[in-house]
Amino acid sequence: MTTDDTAGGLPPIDDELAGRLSAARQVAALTGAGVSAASGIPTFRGPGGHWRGRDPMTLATPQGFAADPKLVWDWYAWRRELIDAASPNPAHQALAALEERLGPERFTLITQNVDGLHRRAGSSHILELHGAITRAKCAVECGRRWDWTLPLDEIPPRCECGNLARPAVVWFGEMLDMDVIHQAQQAAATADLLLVAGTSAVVEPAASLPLVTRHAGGLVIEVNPEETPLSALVDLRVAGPADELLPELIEMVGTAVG
Ligand code: BV8
Ligand code: ZN
Repeated sequence: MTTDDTAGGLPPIDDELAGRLSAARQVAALTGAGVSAASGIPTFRGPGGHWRGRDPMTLATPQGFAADPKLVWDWYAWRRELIDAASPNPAHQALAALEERLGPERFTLITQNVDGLHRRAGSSHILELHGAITRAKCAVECGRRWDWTLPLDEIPPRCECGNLARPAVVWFGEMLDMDVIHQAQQAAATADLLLVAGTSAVVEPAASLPLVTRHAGGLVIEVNPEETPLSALVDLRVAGPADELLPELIEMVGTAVG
């Protein structure tokens, strides 16, 4: 594993890694809340992550919603306001450029984020593991799903069937869409290179995807200013903000994989 021993900028890439990079055909990326930090969206576990002293881990659960649907919708409306006012940052743009360069058959973007900023940056081949904040669905699963916008005319909003509506995102303790997680596991298993950016690598099943790549013999590169449980396992750790370092890394990767 090459360590990052340079301040700012990419760490040195040894010949073995450079050789494996240039042989890479299939590329994937896994992103978390950290790639949206530079767009002004608080992370979950960072300093600005908690909301009015409430822990997102209690709000983003079926129990939290059942206990207080208005509070949970207030939280999502607050996040939605930030997201609507936000713009994609260079990290989102670099990943969109990589898809443009390699094409969707060679590059898959897997995100834990529900903010939609990858799509707004131009990415299209995206696996949104945890859903999208812009979508709502019936809380009793009558089958209706729809896009919602601010301002909500009532909080909590209702489904046309009369029952409560809820954000169409995956909460803690809820299953992910089986098709989406299967595609993500496939992409991780067939990736010659997986870029992991902006995630604390603690939330499952997303956190296991880099291990799938490594187990299948692929390269894993992590971009994060902080160490994570993944840091000791990756082939290259790029210590710093994704909005600054991901464009440089993707430029190097794009050139190497051709
Ligand atoms: C499931 C959608 C299976 C909602 C989210 C005990 C009890 C209950 C459940 C569990 C349990 N133990 C384990 C579980 C499973 C649980 C889990 O993993 N819990 C963890 C916390 C231990 N997982 C689940 O429940 C999943 N479902 O397992 O179902 C099942 C089986 C049987 C029966 C039923 C179910 C569902 C998980 C999905 C939860 N939903 N979001 C919403 O967003 O509103 S997850 C939530 O966390 C967000 O999606 C977020 O993206 C995600 C992960 O966090 P990160 O993205 O990594 O963000 P974080 O703030 O943590 O870290 C930011 C990182 O960025 C940091 O490392 C920081 O250093 C870095 N950073 C900061 N600035 C920058 C930067 N990096 C780069 N550049 C910068 N500028
Ligand atoms: Zn309904």
